[in-house]
Amino acid sequence: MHCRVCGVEARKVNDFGQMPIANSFIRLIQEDVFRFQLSTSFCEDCALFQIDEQPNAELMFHDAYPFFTGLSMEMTRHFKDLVQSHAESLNREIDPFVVEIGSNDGTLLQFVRELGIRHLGIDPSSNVVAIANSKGISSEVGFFGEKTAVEIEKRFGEADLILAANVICHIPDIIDLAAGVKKLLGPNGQFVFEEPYVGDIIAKTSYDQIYDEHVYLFGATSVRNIFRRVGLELIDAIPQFTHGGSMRYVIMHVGARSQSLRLNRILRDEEVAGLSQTNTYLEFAARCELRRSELRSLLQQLKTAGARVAGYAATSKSTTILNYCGINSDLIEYIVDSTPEKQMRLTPGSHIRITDVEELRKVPPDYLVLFAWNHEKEILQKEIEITQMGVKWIRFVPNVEIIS
Ligand code: DWN
Ligand code: ZN
Repeated sequence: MHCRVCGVEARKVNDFGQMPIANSFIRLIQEDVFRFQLSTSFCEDCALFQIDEQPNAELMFHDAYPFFTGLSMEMTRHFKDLVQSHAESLNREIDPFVVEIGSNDGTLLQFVRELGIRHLGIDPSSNVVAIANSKGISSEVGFFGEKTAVEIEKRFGEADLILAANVICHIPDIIDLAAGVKKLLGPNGQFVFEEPYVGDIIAKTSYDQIYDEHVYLFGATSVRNIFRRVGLELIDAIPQFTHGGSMRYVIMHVGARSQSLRLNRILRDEEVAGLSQTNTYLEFAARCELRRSELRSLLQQLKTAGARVAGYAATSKSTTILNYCGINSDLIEYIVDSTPEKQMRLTPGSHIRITDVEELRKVPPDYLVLFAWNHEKEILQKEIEITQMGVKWIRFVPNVEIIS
């Protein structure tokens, strides 16, 4: 494939095979699911790791999008901190304006609203936008790009702060997005966004971060290279613990501020870790294959031994794990998830029943695969009773193992 940003031929890395849309949970086994070839490539010119083919946005983000940010207490706390760090210091005398791209159910913007700051959320899924509006958070349905940015600027004026969390990596036309940010951002404004970090994905072999929605797996080097193309500069990068390791990027107009020492260090670390070299990604692909056979053989051994295995959390990420590793209801009886919209449905492609967490207490399994490994601390704290009942947890990132 050709790199979406610089157009040069990128080197093929992973081939995960035919994959359904990660969040297309189905009602009946007979239901048809859309499939596409999930594979990745790496562009050495701009250091960008990306998926080759992405399904149409309307197939992924729609009025039944089943992910709600507010379901995680940890993430809610994290977004409160983000607003404290980046919005609280805005000068109230100038009546600042904050825009969030991909605002989901308003979990982040609610903290901006509590500060009494003018705000607007944009999200393509009307169901989550309705939830945000019902909480008094100004939100509109739409895809963010240059056209939308110009319209927002006409209606509300320039933005002093543009925020985005776990969404910029979902947008294939990243140059159009960057051009939109450039148009909407005031001269001293900041664009602050955070995403799963490619450095962690490579280091932990967390290949489940690769699925239809995540068209890019960013690092500081690639983000700097992308935004420079439109006259924006990466001035800081701040590591985060969320989603198994993320990076928060701070971007301003060129010349507005110089690069932080922390960013210089991160860029150097990325060079040392080989994040600009194709070989690093080819080695990652080999480790993905290894992890796949390790997980499959562990589940097969447990089945042979007569153990009952269930899963915890029907994440988007688990669609890659289940389909790539060929795991279905033969190996995992059911998956529990707190999202009502996912319960009574089947996982796409692998047809594992999703049910309420209560099922664990009624008929406890012997083992639980922790699909939301990124929320391990929150979930293990919450489910201490299950662990005390003797249920053993299995993690597959960074290694396939039974949690002791
Ligand atoms: O980037 C994205 C991230 C932010 O969220 C999106 N592309 C879609 C989604 O990805 P995900 O589904 O992999 O995210 P999570 O946060 O790992 O998924 C959590 C899932 O686990 C939800 O279905 C809710 C469930 N859950 C649960 O059942 N009990 C989560 C927690 C914390 C719990 O205690
Ligand atoms: Zn490129």
